[in-house]
Amino acid sequence: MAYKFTLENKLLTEEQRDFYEKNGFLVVKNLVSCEELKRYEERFSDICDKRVPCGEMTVMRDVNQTPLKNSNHLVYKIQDFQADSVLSNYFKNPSLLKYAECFVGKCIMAIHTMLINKPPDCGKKSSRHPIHQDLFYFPLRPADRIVCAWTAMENINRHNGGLIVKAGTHTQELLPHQYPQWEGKLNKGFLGINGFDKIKKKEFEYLEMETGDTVFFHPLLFHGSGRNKTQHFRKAISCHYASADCNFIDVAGTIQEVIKTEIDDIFKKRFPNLTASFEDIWRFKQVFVQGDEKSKL
Ligand SMILES: O=C(O)CCC(=O)C(=O)O
Repeated sequence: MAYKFTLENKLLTEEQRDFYEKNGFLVVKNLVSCEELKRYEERFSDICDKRVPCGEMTVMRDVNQTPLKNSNHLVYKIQDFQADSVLSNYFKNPSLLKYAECFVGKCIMAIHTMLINKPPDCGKKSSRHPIHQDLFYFPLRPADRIVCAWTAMENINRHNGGLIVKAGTHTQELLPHQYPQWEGKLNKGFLGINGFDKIKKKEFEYLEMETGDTVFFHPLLFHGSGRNKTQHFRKAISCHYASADCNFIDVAGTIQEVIKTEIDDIFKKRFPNLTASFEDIWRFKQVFVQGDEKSKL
């Protein structure tokens, strides 16, 4: 078999490598310990309850929940924790890096980090995340040298809004995205592939994962997550890794311009005294975790 989506390595079994090549994702059991995940959960609460300043991290609330004082339960996700002294240990975890190397190579950057706290759905279905391709958000190429690591911080399944994926779609091109035509308010930045507002469930599969299990997936893979039908918050932590050899592309005039405009606007509102290009914004998020700038070709 000619390999395209994985690199020569001594870690993946032939079966695992073939599985990723064919399906565009790979679940690795029990990769991050419960103790480590507990530290991230506590840090999340500390940030939400303002015991720790959020600094440059982005704290996002579910659009349909009414903010209450001192309630971390209303935070849907914390993004951009690359500089946080506790959460950054997630993407530096050697077990994750060993796997990331099989997809992106030896010189690795963390380019996008998130802790997602999916709330119980308040009846408006806004806890759903529409089907999308992560590459839509990234001005970096080549896509095959980018991978997402997404770790379950508790047991995750179809009831609490686990990840849904369409196997094999990582071989498709990047498709246009827009806000889904769903009723009610939609969470900011949650764009979906055009035409996938309603999905044929048979074509997708739920990833049933236990605490510490990690799925690695390709940035073109069609994926999203369902409604959280339980009364508990569903937590997962993730990092996108990219090869240090990835290059920035100009997304002006492409289907990614929509998201560039949205991200540029958010940046201007948050940092009115600063000017930054879309590329600067992404450069700011990236951290070398294995190798350094000098190892860039
Ligand atoms: O954790 C989730 O619910 C989905 C996360 C996801 O697909 C994303 O943020 O790109």
